[in-house]
Amino acid sequence: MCKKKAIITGITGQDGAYLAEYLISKNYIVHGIKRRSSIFNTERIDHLYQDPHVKNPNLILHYGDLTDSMNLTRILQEVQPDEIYNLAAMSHVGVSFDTPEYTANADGIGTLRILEAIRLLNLVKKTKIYQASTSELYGLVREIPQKETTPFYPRSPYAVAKLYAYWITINYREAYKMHASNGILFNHESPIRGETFVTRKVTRAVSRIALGTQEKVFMGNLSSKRDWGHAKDYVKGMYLILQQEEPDDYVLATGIATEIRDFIKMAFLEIGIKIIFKGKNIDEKGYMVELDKNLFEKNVGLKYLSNIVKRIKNNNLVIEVDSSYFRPTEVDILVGDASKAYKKLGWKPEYNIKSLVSEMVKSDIELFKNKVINRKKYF
Ligand code: NAP
Ligand code: G4F
Repeated sequence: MCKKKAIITGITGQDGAYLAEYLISKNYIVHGIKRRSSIFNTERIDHLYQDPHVKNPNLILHYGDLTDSMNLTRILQEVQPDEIYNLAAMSHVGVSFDTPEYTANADGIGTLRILEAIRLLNLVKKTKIYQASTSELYGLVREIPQKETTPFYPRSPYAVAKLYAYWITINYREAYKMHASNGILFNHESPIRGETFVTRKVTRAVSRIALGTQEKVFMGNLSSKRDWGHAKDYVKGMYLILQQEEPDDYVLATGIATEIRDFIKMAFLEIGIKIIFKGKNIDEKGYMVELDKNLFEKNVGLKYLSNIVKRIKNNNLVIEVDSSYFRPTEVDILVGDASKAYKKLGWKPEYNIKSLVSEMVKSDIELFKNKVINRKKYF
């Protein structure tokens, strides 16, 4: 039997990497679209990489960009995919306030370019498409928890661009009978989460503080709440959405909201350190107040224990607030109701927030123990 072919845009990102691995395990040939960059940017998929000279490879990479319709059309024509997962995006909400026009182009019109290429190439009957929609669409939330029928109220250039992508996907489904579906995914994280998203920023900082290579970390709004799951669970949901007879839109979420402050406390607790917060708004600060030496030794190592004991005694300040991380309009709470996905797809997350935090902290500790920081001078 012929293997199925899938195109993944954004294959070098967190979700692209997990999804590529998952689809290859399901015997797909995966075609990934990656941007040209001045330095290698395939670290997350290097374990899947195959030399282009290998016979019958199951991973093939193409240079491409969501802002270039001719390039996307050519790749679709060459590959003739059974499935497309459109994961590429300028995905940072904070950065979208600095680059609103680019974000609209890549995240909004980028989706239109792919849908239009499917139509122009007469692939409507053959190719199914998954659009990476987002819980950011709910923004200033109209109800708690949010589900497929909850009205949208986007609060950033990113969310507004994704709103266009959401509706153009539905429009192409209705107008041309395309198998086009939206996954409205709540936040999902992992050890390979981008370093500037809040969870990874925290787990990296916790690890480096534990190893004695960082003093403290500056954070933005500590009071917002997010529904955090593991990316591994969420890419399985993406796959299930495209295996349905009929296209449709689904929320994927855990149903549990956690405050940023509590995520920080949980990450430090993973290495036996209790954090308390004092002060308000911009003056709020986080301090290390207690240490479980056994847990620290188990999860970090005996070698680093005396240093952390000294730190807690002499200077226990580890969290400060920097208003430059505040967003002009914030999304205060996101928490999803994924009952439709549970009923129709049989999708249920395996990870919870505790196992997610634990895996991320442990992975960053290993990463920084082994990392040789190579900051050489050029002049
Ligand atoms: P990510 O780690 O930031 O990855 C984004 C990917 O898109 C990267 O491969 C990036 O390439 C690529 N990309 C960016 N701009 C591009 C362009 N103009 N042309 C081609 N590729 C481009 O994001 P993620 O967390 O994996 O998320 C995947 C998708 O799901 C995104 O669309 C995101 O908006 C959406 N989403 C994510 C979450 C979440 O919590 N993770 C929740 C809901 C929705 P480089 O590697 O070259 O930068
Ligand atoms: O980790 P974040 O940057 O994720 P955000 O804004 O929720 O967006 C992520 O999830 C969306 C799904 O809901 C995706 F569509 C999107 O692509 C992305 O993956 O910020 C989470 C919260 C925000 O309220 C932010 O203000 O954490 C707050 N925060 C506090 N201090 C911070 C920081 N966020 C970042 N990035 N950095 C901080 O220092």
